[in-house]
Amino acid sequence: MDPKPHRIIEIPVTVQGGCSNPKPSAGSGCGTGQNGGLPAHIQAKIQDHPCYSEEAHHHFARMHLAVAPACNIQCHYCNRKYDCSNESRPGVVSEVLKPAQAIHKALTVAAGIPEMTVVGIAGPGDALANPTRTFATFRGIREQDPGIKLCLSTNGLALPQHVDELVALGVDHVTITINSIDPEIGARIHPWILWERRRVFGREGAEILIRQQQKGLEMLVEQGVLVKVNSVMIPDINDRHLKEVSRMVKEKGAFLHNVMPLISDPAHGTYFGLNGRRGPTEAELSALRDECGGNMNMMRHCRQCRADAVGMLGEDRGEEFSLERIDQAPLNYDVVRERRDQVQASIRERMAARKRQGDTVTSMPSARPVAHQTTRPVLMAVATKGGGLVNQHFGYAREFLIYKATPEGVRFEGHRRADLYCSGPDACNDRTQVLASTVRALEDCEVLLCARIGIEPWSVLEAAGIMPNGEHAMAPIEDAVMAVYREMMAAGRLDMSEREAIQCA
Ligand code: CLF
Ligand code: SF4
Repeated sequence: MDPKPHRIIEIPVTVQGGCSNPKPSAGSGCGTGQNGGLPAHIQAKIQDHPCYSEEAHHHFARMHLAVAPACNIQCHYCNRKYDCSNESRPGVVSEVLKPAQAIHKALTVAAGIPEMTVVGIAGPGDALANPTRTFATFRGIREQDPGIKLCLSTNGLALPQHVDELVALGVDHVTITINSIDPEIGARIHPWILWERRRVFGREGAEILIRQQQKGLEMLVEQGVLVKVNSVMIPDINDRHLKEVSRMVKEKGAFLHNVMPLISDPAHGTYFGLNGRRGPTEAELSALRDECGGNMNMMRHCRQCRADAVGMLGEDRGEEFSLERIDQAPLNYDVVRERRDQVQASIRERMAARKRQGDTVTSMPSARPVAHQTTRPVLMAVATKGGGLVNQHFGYAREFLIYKATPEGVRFEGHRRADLYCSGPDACNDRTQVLASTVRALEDCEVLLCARIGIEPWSVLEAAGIMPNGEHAMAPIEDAVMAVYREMMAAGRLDMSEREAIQCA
């Protein structure tokens, strides 16, 4: 970190609107997991948004429309050949769509994926550096289907002048990427901005960016829009500072904070990547999220999706819906809407039924104490293809969800990407290598829950201290994690010495 004393820009808080109120039952975890104590109007806004509610991400899908190619700032973690890394992970360049193409694509995806509740614009540049394209797209979708939620992600520079239009269009969810509230730190991340038709460099540019972000945040909160703040965690630049960012954005009424790891593969050609700036480790990221989580609702299920992502978080069905592949003929949208409404109503009913049973999937500590305080926590990896169930074969998992079981209950911790073990009988990956990389990704987990698993991976995982378990196939994830935790406890495998208990606390 730069040793100079820095000035933190903090515009005095002028509004404390609806969702700025401290979240309910929370305590320390992610307020998006257990939505129980939220005011009804907030709950209604998040209950089927896969990013704003951890529970919803097991059931509902989102799509992004890549209509915004230009950007008005430079981030050192971005290479313009790739998608905007404020909301996306680097990948191949998205197919940039015209508004009419984007509207047709959204309706086509709604027909093909009735679980899709949200359409977002998140790049590949900045949504509000391309306001004509962005608003034409939103307007077209809104006219065709008021039942689809509209969501926008921006770096915030041009946000204040567009708040009224966003509100008028019924955009209820806006993400602002705020990496710092200190211009000295900001200038190390954003070397320049485009402001009033000129480039403004360094500290001066960062100062303008920070002011615009905070002003936009306040204006949105005042109008009742739910604001999520994304921050890219960059070791030795803003990592320690992000706790301060979290505190400030909470004070100003942001609903949720999403701390994402810097992705800095040199192959992506970014300034940070080429200059050897590393991303944080899983442990560093998790520790920072916990520290920020003392004040703020933290998102832990972000997948850093592409600007043209389609499907459930964690899956990408974008290719199925490329311009080349989608049928350009007009749709009978009444039929689409009817089917979509039926499918989504039945998902909501299933979720409500689970809640009534009192065993809803949650990222909050559950109210089911199971042991005394010297019982140690356990991390478990889960293979799932959605629905909140342990329902995926190990060989088909491209990622594992990570849950922490403690005497206080079960908490969602995040996800780990994995290479596909089974890519079909004719396309065998180097399975030894795949298993080695899965073992590395899950090295701190003691259990792996999946629907099925073959003998070979079973043996390798078990030898590495990660016990596979297929006995809870099709069970709700949290129940399965808790059941295994209880079994481990009954077998005396969780007792800690007094010293370990102190370290753990
Ligand atoms: Fe897209 Fe972002 Fe809306 Fe979600 S993504 S614009 S809020 S609909 Fe979600 Fe993807 Fe993470 Fe973004 S998982 S990168 S937080
Ligand atoms: Fe790249 Fe997004 Fe930053 Fe613009 S705001 S420079 S597109 S990461």
